[in-house]
Amino acid sequence: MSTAVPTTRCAHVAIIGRPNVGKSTLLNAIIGSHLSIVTSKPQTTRRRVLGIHTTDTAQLIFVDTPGILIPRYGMQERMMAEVGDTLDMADIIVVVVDAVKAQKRGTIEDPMLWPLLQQRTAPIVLVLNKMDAVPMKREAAVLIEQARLSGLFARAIAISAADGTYVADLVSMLCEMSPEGPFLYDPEMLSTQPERFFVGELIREVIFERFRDEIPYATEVQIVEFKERTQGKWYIAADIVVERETQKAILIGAQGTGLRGVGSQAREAIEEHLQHSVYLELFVKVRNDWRNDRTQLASLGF
Ligand SMILES: Nc1nc2c(ncn2[C@@H]2O[C@H](COP(=O)(O)OP(=O)(O)OP(=O)(O)O)[C@@H](O)[C@H]2O)c(=O)[nH]1
Ligand SMILES: [Mg+2]
Repeated sequence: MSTAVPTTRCAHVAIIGRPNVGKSTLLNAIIGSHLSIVTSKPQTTRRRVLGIHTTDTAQLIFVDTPGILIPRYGMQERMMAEVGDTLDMADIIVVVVDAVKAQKRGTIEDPMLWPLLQQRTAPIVLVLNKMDAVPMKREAAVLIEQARLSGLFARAIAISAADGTYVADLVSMLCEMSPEGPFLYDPEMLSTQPERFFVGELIREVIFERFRDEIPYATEVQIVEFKERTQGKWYIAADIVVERETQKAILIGAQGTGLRGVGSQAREAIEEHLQHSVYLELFVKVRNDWRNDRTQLASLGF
């Protein structure tokens, strides 16, 4: 007597799109965890963020990526290389488009994105996001029809990553599209990236929220110590790297109030993430023009 082995499916799913369209919000909605940082400012994500979604029969390995743009400095070139590498290993490509902006423009077509997609052999799914904010929802059907007529997309769906509408339908669609294959990761795993990475990102998220103009873009965070202790608080030390002395002064603020604000907000977010109390120490360091300096970029892991 033979017992039938159920077929499993497994796919690497690249999440790509222009900056600020809701790629990271979508990843978090699918995984059900704040894995990828989200802010109202464009260019929040700088590195790939991996999130694993496993059902009884399918494993989807999502990779959130930086928003696609024309690179103006070294760091942005590295960001676009991350997008390219992610596309190269994708079994399915999810292209996220801001429905509000597309409706204003009257088209989902994008002169920067489409040439990138035309070269690809992996099936592409168009995701029209932010539907909750679209004033004329019925007219968004025109955009979906455009996607169908373009011949570029295997499927198209309108969702809201922010409130979760049709996110489960998108996930089922992706499971169906996935090739047969064994799971690559333990079904319990949500990500493969180390805690240090998430901690650094949470600090960066706070800086993005609390500062304006070029400060968020001129800032990188490097975790220099991460000590898990058997007793008491864990110790985390991080360098906040900026490009100039003037930026350092702004970040620290009068009598250190700026940096203290970042520290206490980031500590709360980190404790929530690690489910452990931490002692967080932050140091602001100037590394001249690091965004454009190959050696500095390499030492920051770009
Ligand atoms: N109304 C609405 N806002 C959304 C939705 N999804 C994301 N947002 C908002 O859009 C902004 C950008 O979201 P992110 O998830 O950071 O976008 P992203 O595409 O990852 O951006 P980058 O990492 O900068 O490329 C945030 O303010 C989100 O709250 C949605 O479905 N509806
Ligand atoms: Mg993002």
